[in-house]
Amino acid sequence: MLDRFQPKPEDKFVFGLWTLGSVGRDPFGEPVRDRKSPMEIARMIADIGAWGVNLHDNDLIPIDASPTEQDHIKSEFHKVLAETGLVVPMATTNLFTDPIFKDGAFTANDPRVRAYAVQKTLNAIDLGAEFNAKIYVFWGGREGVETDAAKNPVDAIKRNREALNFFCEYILDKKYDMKIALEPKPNEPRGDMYNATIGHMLAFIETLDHPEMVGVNPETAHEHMAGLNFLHGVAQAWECGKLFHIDLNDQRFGRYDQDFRFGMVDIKSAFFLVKFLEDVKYDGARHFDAHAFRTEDYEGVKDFGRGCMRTYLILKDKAEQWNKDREIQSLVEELNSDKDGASALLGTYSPERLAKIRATNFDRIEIAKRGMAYERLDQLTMDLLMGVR
Ligand code: GCO
Ligand code: MN
Ligand code: MN
Repeated sequence: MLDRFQPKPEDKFVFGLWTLGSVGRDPFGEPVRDRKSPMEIARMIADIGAWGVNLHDNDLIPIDASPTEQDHIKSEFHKVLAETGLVVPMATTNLFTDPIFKDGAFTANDPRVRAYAVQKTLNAIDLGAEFNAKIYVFWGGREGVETDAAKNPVDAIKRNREALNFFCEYILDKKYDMKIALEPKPNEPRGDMYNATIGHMLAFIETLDHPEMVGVNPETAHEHMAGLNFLHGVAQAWECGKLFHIDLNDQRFGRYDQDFRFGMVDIKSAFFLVKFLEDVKYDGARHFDAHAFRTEDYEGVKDFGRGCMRTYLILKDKAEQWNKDREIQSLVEELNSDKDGASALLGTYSPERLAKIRATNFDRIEIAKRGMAYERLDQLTMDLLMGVR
């Protein structure tokens, strides 16, 4: 069905090899789909109309591959990219699947594990650079604990910082055109993970040697798992120039890590997120880090992928409609109007402003009587989203 919600390259929609390629294993059950090769998964990603494909080192190259096998896979993958026109906007390291990472990677207590994690990541950065990835993601899947008896959290912060400083210097040394994006998550697979939210991560970044090279990769599900408003975290990252990448999916609050199709659970939050990204002209990749239901075959997996992009594009269209809607916009205008010219009282500190603000009489009771009309505004938004406006 050809319609105006078909994805285009300029939409910058991306799927990871691990998303459409997921075989549907969960903690209670075995795989439900056959494993596909990275080349087959990339073709499927191109087939549904996405622009790019992201990868972990081991999504492409098995951890024990010989140098000859590595070269063969890389050349096959280069061919598929050339054939399909797919780009690789982001690459990352798998620092969580292999048993060696059971106590973390950069924050593990055993220095051999930490050193191996650094070595593995250096190789994976080279791999990302070979495929021209401009963003390198660090998701600390195992960087956490089940018991705080295991580790001093301050040591964990210092170890993490040391590793990231090392990688920034390496990227500079190699003159790679690459920035780093840190992805927070509060828990799963560890009981508790360090740098649990966007806010933690933003504060941590400022303590690095090269904060200008490092931003965040926020994910809807991760902030929802922490019970937070995703848009607020994304907006904070954006406002300080740190929104380098984004992982879109959906998640019910208070549940296990669900990785649902984008917009599937909370369409209103998804709407305000898309509206924000489009309004501020975020020009990075829109990466769907989600999984098809375990009930699906590969046709269902494609339906899932198409659904993520379609929902994004429909919400983008709705955002344009919201921005043009006269009634909505007159309410927005009214609620931001400068009553009694009070905005002149606000701003940077100065003796004049101080004197003015001190000298003003505020009619507290009168001001508090004002109705804000947020109920009407929200219902108009609901009408619009539900398609009756
Ligand atoms: C998760 C994470 C991962 C990361 C990926 C890229 O919850 O498992 O979201 O999918 O995003 O490892 O770093
Ligand atoms: Mn996730
Ligand atoms: Mn993610």
